[in-house]
Amino acid sequence: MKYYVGIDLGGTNIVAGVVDEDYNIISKAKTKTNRPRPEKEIADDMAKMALQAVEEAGLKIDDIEWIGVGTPGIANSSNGIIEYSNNLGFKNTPMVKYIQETIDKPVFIENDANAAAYGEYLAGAAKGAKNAVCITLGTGVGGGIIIDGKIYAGSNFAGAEIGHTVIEVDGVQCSCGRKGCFEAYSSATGLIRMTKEAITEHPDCTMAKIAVENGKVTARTSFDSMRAGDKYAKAVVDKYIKYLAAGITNTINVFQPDVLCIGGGVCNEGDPLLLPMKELVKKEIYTRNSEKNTEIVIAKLGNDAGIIGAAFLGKANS
Ligand code: BMX
Ligand code: ZN
Repeated sequence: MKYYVGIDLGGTNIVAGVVDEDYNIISKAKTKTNRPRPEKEIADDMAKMALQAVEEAGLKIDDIEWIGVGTPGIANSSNGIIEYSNNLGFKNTPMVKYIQETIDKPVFIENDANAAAYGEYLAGAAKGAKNAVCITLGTGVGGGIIIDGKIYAGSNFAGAEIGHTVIEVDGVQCSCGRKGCFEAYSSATGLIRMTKEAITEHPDCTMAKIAVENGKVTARTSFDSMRAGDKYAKAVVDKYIKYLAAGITNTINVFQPDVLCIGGGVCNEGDPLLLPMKELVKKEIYTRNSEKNTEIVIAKLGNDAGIIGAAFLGKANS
């Protein structure tokens, strides 16, 4: 049996996992990212988590083929440098070199959403697809494209920032500098913003009460309040779904993949999110009269997709 390490570097957590050749995660180690702090410290913690996961798996580092890392931002997989990651404060960070200062193994890097898409393609909801696109609804909206079984990252490793395509000209300010990005509306962060706006407008609504009970507004506040009969919450959810459907329709119209999978915490809402979204996509999609259309599915592997995909980056790069 062959073993690999996949590391998911996020804004909140660093998670390393040992993955076997059948795509099973056999051990995990996790620590806080604790940003902002010097990039070398973050890299050292990533190497530490990799070693800890290997130990927990009852293995030695020599039993590992390679290490793969998924990171938000632009990861240059050819020179091992994270060129840019605004939420981690990275600019031209030599991540592969840093990790190899602790661990003498091949190390590969890739954008987090690309790694997650690769994981879903290898072992999850997009398994068996020829072409697949995965969209993650998290802090941001991530995009990963698989064409003919390979990650498509463009000519400069910056693909595919599907989250930064505009769905509302002159819309809400996005962290990337543009206005009206898909990410500004369809991320969990975007949903929280819309929920807060509605609470300010209707301070007596159920959303306001639930937010007080929980001590904060979360991506679940509007959905929970809608289930409790709050019409203002239903309006927030409807608006969220409208934007999500627009972004997904755009993506399908460009790529026409076999499978489009959506992941991230918001997807836990299940049918109340999925069914009306699919209805809207079906009405608007360019190929609405075609026999074969993209299948929209929920990602299967959850947070593990990034770890599994990262663990197989050595294969993607071979
Ligand atoms: C942002 C962008 C993408 C990333 C996506 C999902 C940065 C730092 N991030 O659009 O590269 O894939 O967020 O990130 O530029 P997540 O934090 O929601 O997982
Ligand atoms: Zn943007």
